[in-house]
Amino acid sequence: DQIIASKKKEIDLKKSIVSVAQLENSDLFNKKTKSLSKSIINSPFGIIAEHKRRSPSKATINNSFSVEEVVKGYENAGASGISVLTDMQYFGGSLEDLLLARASVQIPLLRKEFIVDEYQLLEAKSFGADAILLIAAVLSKQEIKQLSEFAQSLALEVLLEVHNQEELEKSIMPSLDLIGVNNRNLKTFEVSLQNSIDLINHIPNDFVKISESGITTTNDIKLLRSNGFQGFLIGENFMKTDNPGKSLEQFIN
Ligand code: IGP
Repeated sequence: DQIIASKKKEIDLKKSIVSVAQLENSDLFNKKTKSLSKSIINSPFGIIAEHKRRSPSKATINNSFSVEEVVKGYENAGASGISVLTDMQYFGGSLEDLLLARASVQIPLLRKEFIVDEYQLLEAKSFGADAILLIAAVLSKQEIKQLSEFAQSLALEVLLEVHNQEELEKSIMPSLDLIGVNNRNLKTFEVSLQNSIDLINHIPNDFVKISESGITTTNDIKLLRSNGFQGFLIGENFMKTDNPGKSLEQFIN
């Protein structure tokens, strides 16, 4: 709740600096987006690699790279897409990171953010995102519907994140593209891949199924894939190394 309140304040300030019309007139806003779901389905690995400097659960992960070298490394290694954290307060990210990523790679980009307002979707598109994240834990069914339909109207794909069955059931609607199960409990930071496995049978086949967080070995991927997951969102495991791109490459091979 606190995150949401501070996001809303942040958005109000931003609206007074950059207008909706300015966002809509930007070059990237008027460019065609790419499909993250297709990229995942057409890849033998289905990995969404994340640019993540730090997190609430683990202070600093890595601060020593440029965005460009991380995302180029991921793309060259064969990532299906890249998740770019744009939240400053908890993750040390920014929209500039997204913009730099867009200037560096061709593969689909996901804006990883606490999204609570349509303005953030206009920003996402203007700064080069192809897909956006909605977190069921912090949004009502009505908000998920409104935000996902607006994203769809902008040709941004929607990854809806859930952590339990209740969140999943309130959220299933046709305006989503991908459904992600977060293995990390956002309150306790506890991680369990079993969370993904427990929920997969409740996710309809119309959505690309993603397992998020706490994935560290190729055996994790094998287990999740054999249970029906098609995509895997991985951050810390690569970012904590001295060469994120290379560690993804080794992970895949
Ligand atoms: C990546 P990990 O454990 O591989 O670094 O996790 C990603 O799933 C995680 O960063 C994440 C996240 C989020 C971050 C999942 N859902 C919501 C911010 C907000």
